[in-house]
Amino acid sequence: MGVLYPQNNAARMTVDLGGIWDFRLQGDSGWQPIAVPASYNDQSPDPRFRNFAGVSEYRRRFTIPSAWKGLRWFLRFDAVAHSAVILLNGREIAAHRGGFLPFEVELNGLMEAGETAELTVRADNRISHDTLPIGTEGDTAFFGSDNPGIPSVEAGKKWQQERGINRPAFDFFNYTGIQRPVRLAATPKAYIRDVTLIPSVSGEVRYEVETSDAEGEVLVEALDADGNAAARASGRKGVLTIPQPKLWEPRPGTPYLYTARISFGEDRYEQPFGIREVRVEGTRFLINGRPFRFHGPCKHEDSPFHGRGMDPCLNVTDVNLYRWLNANCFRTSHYPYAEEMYQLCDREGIVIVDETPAVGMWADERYGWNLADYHGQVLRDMIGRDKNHPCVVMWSLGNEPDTEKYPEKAYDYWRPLYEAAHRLDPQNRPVTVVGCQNRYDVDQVIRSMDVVLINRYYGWYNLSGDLEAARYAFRMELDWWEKQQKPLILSEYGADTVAGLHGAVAEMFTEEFQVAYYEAMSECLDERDFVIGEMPWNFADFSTCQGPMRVGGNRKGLFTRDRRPKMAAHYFRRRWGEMEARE
Ligand code: BDP
Repeated sequence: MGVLYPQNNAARMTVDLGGIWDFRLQGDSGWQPIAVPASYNDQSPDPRFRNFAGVSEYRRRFTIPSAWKGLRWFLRFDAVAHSAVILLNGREIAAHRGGFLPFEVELNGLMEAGETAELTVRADNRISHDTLPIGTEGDTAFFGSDNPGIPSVEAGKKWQQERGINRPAFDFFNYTGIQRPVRLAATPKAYIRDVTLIPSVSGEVRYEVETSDAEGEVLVEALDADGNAAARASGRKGVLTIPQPKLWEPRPGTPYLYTARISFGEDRYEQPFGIREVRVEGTRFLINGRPFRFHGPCKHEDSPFHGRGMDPCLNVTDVNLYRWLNANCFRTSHYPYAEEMYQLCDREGIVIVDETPAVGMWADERYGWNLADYHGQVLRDMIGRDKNHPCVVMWSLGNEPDTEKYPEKAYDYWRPLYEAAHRLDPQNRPVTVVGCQNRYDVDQVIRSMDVVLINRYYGWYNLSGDLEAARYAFRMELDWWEKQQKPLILSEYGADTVAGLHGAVAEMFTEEFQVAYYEAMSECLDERDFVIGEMPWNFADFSTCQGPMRVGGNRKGLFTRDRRPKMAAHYFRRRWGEMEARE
């Protein structure tokens, strides 16, 4: 079941609760102002805002409008990282686990129309072997500088553990708090709970509408982009037949969107959708029957001040920069993004590989075995939320798990998730999990996916700086993959680059090296027909936890963190422009 995106229409209303809330870290007595939605971490020079591990409290008052009498009211949290407890006038009314997906809290029965109440949100940012993403509970740093066996270092690590520091098993800053919108919303008492649309290029759109009540008629109307009715149907389940359908194509100017307008009693809901089909055939990835080649950098939700906070201006800027790059896709590395970004990509024709927050599962042999149920639940919620977006063309179960140490055990962990994704997705999109640079000959998981996605750092973390050797080694691996007869995407590859650092000799960290590195990798990719995509790491520089390998964060961006292009951005703009001209 999905949690429908809140809407304002003739039947539904929302009140945005964004703005300045009261905030405190647990243990503090005084309250201070904090902006919502945004990560709290960069909103104060107090070092605890960056380093704090535990519960933080957000507080504000809100009023149910008197005019909402007789309606159903609820709070809708788009995401609170990494788990939340919700209190109304000091009394706990709900709890939610996981920091990247929405949840709702019903208010009827707890408040009257016209009443004002105090809302408290307790957000917990602790990460561990029981959360997604994973924290290592102090035993390994992400880029380990802790030499095992040295007594004083071991003692230091123990000292840290006792103080419960938060150690991410992933390479992005552990931004947290109320990072996406919070809304007060109202619907009629009998309401539309969920909508599922399964389009086909013939123009037949199968649909299913879930309602709060079994009684009452459901009407569905498909509107074209001009708002004219293109098809009608009635009943909770049925087919809309759109004559001469216009297809949603992943190209600028052509991502045609229809809207399904659903009526049920007093309630209305308008669900945009695109008519497109996605299929893997041999080593090709077909969108509307035509081979699609993925080219676009992976992203993060990351920017100065906001951290991982939802920022519509940033989203529009980034999408326009994707256009400028002649890029046609990204992967939501390494967690589901804010829904507004998918809406934008539906509209702009940018393709998304949608990823769960299962990252850091390489930490040690304890990883994940106990997480399977929760991981399955997150996958279900992600698919429930994103199933109708035409821009989503593939599901990623996670990023870089260790699949080689215990290859059979890893297969037994990932196989049921793979099957669940196919079962849960009404559109049955292809499914993958992103592979780490590892013993590809030993791993059983990556090769069992519909599309092989591999992250490779030949010439950077491996064979550092030697691009001749990098090419040689990468070609050897590609020879191996060619025999697997699956489509393959290079889903991460990159080189840390300090913007403005130049060298007549292209050495690591210079802008010249970043370009030379990408040229070398492009050369290998261009030789292979089964390679159906390239996703450089990363679109922009981004914040990470501190470490000896990170100078003010990860510098592998094609753009700086404030979105200024490095030389490599110009390189890809040319390369992908030529590629698109050929298609
Ligand atoms: C990969 C991870 C990605 C990192 C990247 C890097 O998937 O999250 O940021 O390496 O080290 O292993 O730059």
